[in-house]
Amino acid sequence: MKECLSIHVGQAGVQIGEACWELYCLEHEIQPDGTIPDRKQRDPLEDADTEEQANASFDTFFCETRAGKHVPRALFVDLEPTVVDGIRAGRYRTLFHPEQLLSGKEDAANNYARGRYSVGSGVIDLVLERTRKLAEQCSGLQGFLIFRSFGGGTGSGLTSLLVERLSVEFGRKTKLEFSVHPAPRVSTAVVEPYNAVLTTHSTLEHADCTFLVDNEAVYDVCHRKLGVERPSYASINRLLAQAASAVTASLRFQGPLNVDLVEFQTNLVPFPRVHFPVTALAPVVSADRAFHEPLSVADITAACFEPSGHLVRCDPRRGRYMACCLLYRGDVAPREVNAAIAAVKARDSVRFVDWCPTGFKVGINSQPPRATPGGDLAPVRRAVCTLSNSTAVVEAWARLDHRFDLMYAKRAFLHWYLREGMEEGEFSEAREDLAALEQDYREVGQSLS
Ligand SMILES: Nc1nc2c(ncn2[C@@H]2O[C@H](COP(=O)(O)OP(=O)(O)OP(=O)(O)O)[C@@H](O)[C@H]2O)c(=O)[nH]1
Ligand SMILES: [Mg+2]
Repeated sequence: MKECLSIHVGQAGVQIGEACWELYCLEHEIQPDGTIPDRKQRDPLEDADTEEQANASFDTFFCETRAGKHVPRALFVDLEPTVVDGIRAGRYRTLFHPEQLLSGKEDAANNYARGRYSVGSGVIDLVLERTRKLAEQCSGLQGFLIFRSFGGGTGSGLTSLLVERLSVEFGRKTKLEFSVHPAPRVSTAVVEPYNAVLTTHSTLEHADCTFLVDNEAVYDVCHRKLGVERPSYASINRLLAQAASAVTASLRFQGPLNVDLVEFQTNLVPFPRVHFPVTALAPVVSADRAFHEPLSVADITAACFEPSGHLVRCDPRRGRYMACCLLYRGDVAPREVNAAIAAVKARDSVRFVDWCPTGFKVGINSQPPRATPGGDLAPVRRAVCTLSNSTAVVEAWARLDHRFDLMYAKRAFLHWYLREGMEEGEFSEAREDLAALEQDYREVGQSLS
């Protein structure tokens, strides 16, 4: 057994975390109070043996107490109280131990410097102490899953401090991130590009793989595919939870065609810095349309290679793939998958780098996905999530860097950071590192000849 600890930092991290744990509970039939109703009593006709077997590995994500309660292996941290208070007062309030819900008195005010230095440094020891406690409950800790925004002061600053300390304390245990990349139309602060560049620079060497999503792309998916008029964070987060669930399903369920996340990661990351796969999900359909949409394996696979399904705004048709992982769930036969991949490969728009020609890696999890009751998504029998390491993601970095440059050329808003003890040198160093990251992506895409 290899356990994973999830750490949810700042408003975005905590709220996305709430949606994720709600979904995980649903998938493993765990009630909001952490109990699991007796299966056999519930439905004597159900094939309890195989289902229980498949479900057995949810210990990686939940810790069972002597009283039979299942507690998420998760920590929620925010520098201010209101968002975490939402969980404390919410439907899942008894699922978590109070020590797993950490909040301070004042936030980082959208400022990386406050999240990392002035305010963050005051709470980091407590965060680590709670993390250690959770780690002690594991028999073989595999690693960490960190959820946060790049744009918030806490999400950017406190997280960068945290991952550094985790590297010191837990050595090379895997660190995976789900990060919300700032999107101009949905961002809440002008300085988000500063925070994002600073935090990317300081976490780059500590994170093994970062799943990027941007709210604008996810907003569009909710709006266009689910027909939600003005998607709220709740709608967006439910969709992101589906992505997180798909990525982590292989760690929580067992099965003959299951592929471990570590194996996916080995395929996805050819060079340590080039570790920002683009995620796509299919089908994304609302309940009222589900009956009219074709949802075969071929259809859902093809949908993931259309730019409109991606959770980061970039166009993989313009880039080259280094690797692509397809994580299927539900009623999916390997034969159908092979045919679907052959069809995708035949497209001109799916081009691989020439030093790594056919990097498709497939996992199949026989458990179908679940839809949150009251959510926008229809329940479906099968789904796929693709993780593509494509050079096209450089578009997202280039946009971010450009927005950084516009402000930095005028040294606009810089005093807020300098006042907290940062130096201009940290800004230029971070920006240079991002230029190097863009260059890394351009180089890996170049032909050998
Ligand atoms: N997807 C998603 N994005 C969010 C959510 N809440 C905030 N964001 C995005 O996150 C960025 C702002 O960061 P927050 O996470 O709110 O900030 P924080 O980490 O709490 O940091 P401070 O409040 O500055 O201390 C913006 O780009 C928001 O659009 C959420 O629930 N879901
Ligand atoms: Mg906040």
